[in-house]
Amino acid sequence: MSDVTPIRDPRTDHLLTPQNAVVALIDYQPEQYAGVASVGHGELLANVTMLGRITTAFEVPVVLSTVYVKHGMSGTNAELLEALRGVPEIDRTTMNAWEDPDFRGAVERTGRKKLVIAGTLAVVTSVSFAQVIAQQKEKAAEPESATVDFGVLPTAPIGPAPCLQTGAIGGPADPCSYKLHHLTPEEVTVFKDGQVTFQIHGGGHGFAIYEVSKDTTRDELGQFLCSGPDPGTIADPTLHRCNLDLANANLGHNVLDGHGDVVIAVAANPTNAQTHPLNRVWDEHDRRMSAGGQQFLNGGTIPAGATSNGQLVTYQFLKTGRYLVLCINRVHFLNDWMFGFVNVVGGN
Ligand SMILES: [Cu+2]
Repeated sequence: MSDVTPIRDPRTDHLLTPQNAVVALIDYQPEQYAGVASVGHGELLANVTMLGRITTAFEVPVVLSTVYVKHGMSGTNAELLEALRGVPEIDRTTMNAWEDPDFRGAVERTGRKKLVIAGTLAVVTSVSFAQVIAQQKEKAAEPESATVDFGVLPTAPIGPAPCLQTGAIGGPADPCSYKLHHLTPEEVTVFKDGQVTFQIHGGGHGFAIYEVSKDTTRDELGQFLCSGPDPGTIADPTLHRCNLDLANANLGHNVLDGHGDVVIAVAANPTNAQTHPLNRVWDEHDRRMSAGGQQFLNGGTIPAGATSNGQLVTYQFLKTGRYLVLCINRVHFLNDWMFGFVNVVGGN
């Protein structure tokens, strides 16, 4: 007795099958393959003719395309055309077949999700058709780059007393300073390879980026810093439980993402040391970058806006995912939740 392995559904299988794939053959015209030097023309034609015979034998739909036949170029190679047994040619005047509505429509009408492309530039590849469409839509919708204001430069009292009315407004003794410790916007989305520029505003900031799981939320992550409501939503400074709380800021904190993985392990600073790296949120493990460790970043003298002059920190995101961007000032991050997210979308 032997167990029989059940056959997977060939229409929905993740591998290529005759029931889920469509083959596109592009520009197998004598003038086109005359320019191919990476392989002998006899070999090239033998290979593609064999591919044509296989698609016919397995009844795989074929989309056959040519370019400029209507302007005098030769059609598809005769042996290949014979192997395909009557598949019509779709002639184009554009070099990019995918941009041709007839070609694209013919592929879409097959309803197949896996597209195998063979062309005379020796390109044989397979992509998920749905993925291509999704990525094109995403690329159209998401910008290549984004800008974020990192912190706020105070130019007046942050609010009525107990907010400081004179002196070091917004400084470490101002009970309303937590209202400056946020990113605007708090979350941005860019396409892969896009850059995000963070402009520093106000004093005492440092900077770091870590990757987190896609389901990581602000509210859940904040619980590992100062549990309770988001300080950004607290209007009355006396209700901010961790406000100016050095004990909380100097504690060790393990910051977990939505998967429960430790993203940042912040060492305790039991003596309130003012020396690097204990005086910062500092964990090199899996960190993408950091700035402002030894000396804080310079927030400039002009508030956010067109003429602002705060230091710029620009990072190019080469990989899709969700990224945590935080201020490494212990008070800002651990007491006041000074962090945001960058989402990076598109194919890797
Ligand atoms: Cu900060």
